[in-house]
Amino acid sequence: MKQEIEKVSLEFDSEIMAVSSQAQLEELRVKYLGKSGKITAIMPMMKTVPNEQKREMGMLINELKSKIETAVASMQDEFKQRAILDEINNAERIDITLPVETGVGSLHPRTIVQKEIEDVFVSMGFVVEEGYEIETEYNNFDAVNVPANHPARDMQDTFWLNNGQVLKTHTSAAQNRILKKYKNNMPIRAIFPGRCFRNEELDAGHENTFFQLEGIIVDENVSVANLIYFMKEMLSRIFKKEVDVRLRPGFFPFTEPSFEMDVRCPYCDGKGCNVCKQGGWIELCPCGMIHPNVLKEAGIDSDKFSGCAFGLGLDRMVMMKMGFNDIRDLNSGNLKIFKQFKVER
Ligand code: FA5
Repeated sequence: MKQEIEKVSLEFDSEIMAVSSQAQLEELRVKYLGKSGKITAIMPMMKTVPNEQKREMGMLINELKSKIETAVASMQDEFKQRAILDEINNAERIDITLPVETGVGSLHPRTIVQKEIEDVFVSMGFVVEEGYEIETEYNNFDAVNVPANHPARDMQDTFWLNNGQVLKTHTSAAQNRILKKYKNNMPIRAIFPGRCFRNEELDAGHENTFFQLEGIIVDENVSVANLIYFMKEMLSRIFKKEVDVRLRPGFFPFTEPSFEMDVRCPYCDGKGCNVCKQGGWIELCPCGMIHPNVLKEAGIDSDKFSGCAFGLGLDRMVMMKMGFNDIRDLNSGNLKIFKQFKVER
């Protein structure tokens, strides 16, 4: 009987190797474990086995049975997993011979204009710095001469975090850090573009998330003339023609005096058109002479050094240059909208 058990075991080993489908596996299972299968067929031989060997034979038969059950079950699992993978592969198959439907990508309009402006300023000796999006209350307000409880804090409706920090409301939040970084390396010429956040009523000209590009110049004898020169130069190079700017009085706690800089409409040369809303001038950039308190706060001698600063609304510049009418389109990520504008590759 022992020989018969070994024979059945070897037969099973070779037959299971040849199984290649779930149906064949089921056939094999029935052939060995079924009611009239090979295991059942061995059982009557027990009668012929001497009593002292019955126990050993019983164990051998049970071992064979469980070996067959385990092998069948594990192959069943394999077939199931293969079926799932086949299903996924079929569903996700990519036909690489199909024609490509998407076009070549391009940079975001804001990135294109930002890079152009950066290039102009870098060519004039400015460094490009980065600010943080999450800022301390100190950097966003106190360090730029906006103390707690001062009415000027109301100028910018702020998103406060639970830990007392803020989403920066303006790029000026980086001023103190940059002034400190370069104060022993005068003169300072730096620009710092960045994303800003304000709790604003949204409309075609206002977003809660928008971009500014700020610039500072600090040296001995810096004056408003420097500010006008650099802005005119930058704008003329961006619009590829000589542009005119004018200053109107403004108010910012971090500059004294403060101005609003307008640019003569580069599209109609001031005659009046849709871009300048027939006014001939476009309000573009708040600016001014850096307040002595801001210099002092960074440890700079405000009797010896003076500085000017500007905070360009980058999105507004992009809108003007590329012809967007609604700032919300810039944040929409809507390629159909972007394709309507003069977005260069
Ligand atoms: C400031 O943020 C000052 N920190 C700018 C500054 C820097 C002045 C250095 C002097 C010296 P203001 O809040 O005006 O200023 O914002 C500057 C520009 O950011 C605006 O002219 C506008 O173009 C843009 N801006 C402000 N709020 C929004 C908004 N909600 N959506 C889109 N653009 C905005």
